[in-house]
Formats: sequence, structure tokens, C-alpha cells
Amino acid sequence: MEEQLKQLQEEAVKKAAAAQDLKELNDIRVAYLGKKGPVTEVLKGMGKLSAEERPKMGALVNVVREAITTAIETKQSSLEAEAIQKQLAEESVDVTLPGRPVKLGGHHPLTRVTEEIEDLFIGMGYTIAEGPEVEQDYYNFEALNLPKGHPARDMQDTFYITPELLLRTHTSPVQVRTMLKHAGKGPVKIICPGKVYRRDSDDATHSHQFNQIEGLVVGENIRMSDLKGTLDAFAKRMFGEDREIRLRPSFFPFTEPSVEVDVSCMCGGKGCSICKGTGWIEVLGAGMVHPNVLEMAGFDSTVYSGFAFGMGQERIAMLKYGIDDIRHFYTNDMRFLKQFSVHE
Ligand code: 2NM
Repeated sequence: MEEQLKQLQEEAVKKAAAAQDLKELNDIRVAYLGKKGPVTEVLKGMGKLSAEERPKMGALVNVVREAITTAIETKQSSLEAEAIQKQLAEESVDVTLPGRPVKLGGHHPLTRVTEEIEDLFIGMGYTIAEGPEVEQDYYNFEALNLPKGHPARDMQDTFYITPELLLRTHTSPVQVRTMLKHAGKGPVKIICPGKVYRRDSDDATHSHQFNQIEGLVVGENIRMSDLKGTLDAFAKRMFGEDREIRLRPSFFPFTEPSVEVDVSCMCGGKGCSICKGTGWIEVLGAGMVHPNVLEMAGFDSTVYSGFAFGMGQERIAMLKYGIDDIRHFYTNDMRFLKQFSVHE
């Protein structure tokens, strides 16, 4: 019987060590240590043994059972560890794998031009001022030296809501409002970007709604040369350091004198379709703020003077990017917009 037990132990330990998986190992446990297993059978037969032999045999059975149990538990630990290692290997993340590219959009060309101009003037110490698009006749016209009946405020050009309320035709009313807030004390140094409205028929170069940026500086001893230097810096930084500006006399009711400002063409005047062979491109209007406008805005025109200018982002963007039709800005054709995205 002793011999039989030793053999059982040896056999079970060998099988446990050779088990391929946890199920096989459990089968071995049931086969050797289970209720119907050989070890239990030996225990059952102990009743037939003599009083001296019984404790000896009992101790031996325990030793055998312990040995088999230990062998199974050892194997179980190693199988479980193997399973975890296998799982870890299968589920590992390859951090060197390149990520999937995220599609990036881009800013609308008008946003780009607006922000570029804003950055440029903020860098020169200006602040940004905004105001309502639905405006009072007083701020849009009257306070800008455009009394009722003036030809420049022709009914044909303005969207009126009531006789006293309209869609602003320029952002100048924002400048009037800002000057009034300063209550006669300078300096004022602002740019006013925003949407404006004109009763025009839409075509390749006209839109009933478009964007404008106007600038205004009011202070003591502000001169035409300050305006010229400011616009020269603007043209160079917007279009390139090799560009120059040219001022031609013009007329606006709210400035005196008034000028039309041209920037030199990149063709150098050799004759291209953009400058039509003249070498110059008109980009904005400007002038010294009319004393009437300063006075109506609460400034003493014998102490204060100022310059102002205005431009359209659409026109600037068309020149900068070579866009031939203003309607491209508003029709949201992806083939047009994609040209301004960060990636293709
Ligand atoms: C322009 C051209 C010339 C202008 C004048 C003013 C104000 F409010 F100070 F009187 N704001 N903007 C101005 C002057 C605008 O746009 C072509």
C-alpha cells in the first residue's frame, strides 16, 4: 500500500507538471484528490489496518496529498502567470505607430485679412472698437458732416429701416461714438472692423454687404505726415517691404483734405492686368478729420486734430490672394475655401 501511494504521488506530480492549461490541471486535481480518486480510496481502506499501522499510513497519505496539492498549486501559479504574460503581449500598444492625421480647417480669407490688419495696428498702439450694425441716421450721416439732403447719403445707397434708423453704410459711426465717449479729451487711437451695407447690385466687384476697417487717431499736433507714415507702414507690412504708397487728392465730406491711397504694384509698373499698366493699385481712402466732425464729437478743433482712413477687407484680400470675384467670399464653395486651409 505504501508503494502504491508513492507511485500515485510520482504519477500525479509528473502529470501536474506537464499540464497544458488550467482545465487539464483541474482534471488532474479531481482525478487524484477528488472524492472518487485513489487517495480517498486509500483512506477508505484504512479501517482494515492494524492499530499500529493506521497512524503511520494516515501520516503518509497526508504527505502524499500535500505533495500533489503543492505540485498542482505551483503549476497553477505558473499557468496563470503565463496567461497574463500572453494577454499583455497580445494587448500591448505600439506607441511608435504614427497617429491618424486630424483634418484641419482654415480661417476664411476675410477673417485672415481682418486679423492681420488688426494685429498690425494693435502693434502700433491702436485698440479695437465695435458698434451696432443697425445705426441711427445721426451717427451714420449727420455727425459725419453729411446733413440731410447731401448727395452722398442718397436713398439709393442706404438700407433704411425707418427714417431715423438704417444699416450702417460704413464703420465711421463707431468712431463718432468712441470720440463722444472721450468727452473732448484725447488721444483717441482706434480701428473699427465690421460689416457694412450698401444698396448696390451684386456683381464681381460689388456686394450689398461687405467688410470694412476704419482707423482714427485724434490728438494734439496730429498731421498729414502722421497719416502718410502710418499708411506706408501698413502697405509695407501687408503687401511687402518693397511696396510704396502714393496719395492723390480726393473728397470725403468727413475729411479735409481727403486723399485716395494707392500702393505700388508688384509688377513694378511694367503693365499687368491688376494695375492696368499704371503701376499703382487703389487700396484705401483717408484724410484729416473735418473740424465740423471733431466739434460735433465734442473736441475743440483749435486744440485737436486727427486723421482717419477706411478700407475694405474684400478688396485687400482680392489683391493679396489674386481673387477675381467678390462673390467667392460669400458662396462657401469648398474648392475656394480649401485653398485657405492649413493642410489640403
Ligand atoms: C474713409 C476715408 C476717409 C473716416 C473718417 C472718420 C471719422 F469718423 F473720423 F470722421 N472715420 N472714417 C474716413 C475718412 C473713412 O473711408 C474710405
